[in-house]
Amino acid sequence: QGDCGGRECDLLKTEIRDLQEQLKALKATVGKIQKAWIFMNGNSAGEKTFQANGSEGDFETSKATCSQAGGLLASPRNSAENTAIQQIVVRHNKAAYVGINDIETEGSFKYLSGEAIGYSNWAGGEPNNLGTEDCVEIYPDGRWNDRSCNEKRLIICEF
Ligand code: 293
Ligand code: CA
Repeated sequence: QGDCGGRECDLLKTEIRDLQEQLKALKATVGKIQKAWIFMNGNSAGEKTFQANGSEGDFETSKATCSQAGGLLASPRNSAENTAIQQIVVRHNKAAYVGINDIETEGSFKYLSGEAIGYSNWAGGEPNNLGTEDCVEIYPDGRWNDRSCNEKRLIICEF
């Protein structure tokens, strides 16, 4: 600071100040829209927002629907996120797939990224791999059950 002088420099300084003001206003606007959006039909935990539009699908459809929307199938990584997703399940009274599965290696549950899960909220006796259950659904009580990937479930995405 202070090394820059002359007319052009003054102009640049003015432009930077103007941009800083615009950025501040833009952030405030985005924040308001985000709040209104969450109030309408979503939920949030930390930096994540979770949304459902009422549509349903099997695991592959749910995954594809969320990525087409520019998001990810909701993947609870802690209890705050799990509770936020649970509340949407309750609102729609319909269980949902989460972005967790053991398709690759039986008993080794991973996020869609391939990373091993670092948080779980299994229901009592789960996962039991009854028949073959490689996907994970979240119940209205927030607990998880491993389940066939071919059921129809509420689609909840995270953004
Ligand atoms: C068995 C025992 C039930 C359990 C169910 C699910 C299926 O029927 O208590 O809810 O398996 O694990 O995914
Ligand atoms: Ca099960």
